[in-house]
Amino acid sequence: MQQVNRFSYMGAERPALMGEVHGGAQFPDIEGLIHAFWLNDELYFQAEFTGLPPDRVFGLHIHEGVICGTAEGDQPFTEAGGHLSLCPEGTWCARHPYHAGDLPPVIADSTGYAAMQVFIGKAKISDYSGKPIILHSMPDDFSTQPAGNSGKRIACGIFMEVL
Ligand SMILES: [Cu+2]
Repeated sequence: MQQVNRFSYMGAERPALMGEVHGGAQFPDIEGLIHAFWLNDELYFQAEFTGLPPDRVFGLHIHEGVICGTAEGDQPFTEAGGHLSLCPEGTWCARHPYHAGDLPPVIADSTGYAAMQVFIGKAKISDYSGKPIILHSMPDDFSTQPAGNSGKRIACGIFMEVL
């Protein structure tokens, strides 16, 4: 990834999780780096992307699978599964956009760079460890079930616990 790192102010903190995101075959220029820090008993996520199609908005989620795989003849990264949910089926937080994996949008500037940061409460580091990070081709509308009508999966990476 082109070294941008507008989060250098966090340099003294040790990340709890990190993931490198790479674009699929149709978006080979996309590179992303996501860190999660354990701060004040919450997880603080920060993400940076380069190589995005400029001036567009993309959905970003943590999915429930364990790989970024693509089944033959399928759309990219289908094997990442649906959105990570920590709630029992049928409860409010098992619905979009309240999934544990539903993150704020990624908004690319005119150079294809984007940064996103958010605090996620009531979650553990282990909840996200080993999970796929998926960038979608369209913005998440935060209402349509089950994935916010955010279009194709265009980039993926695995969130790994930093030991
Ligand atoms: Cu998704």
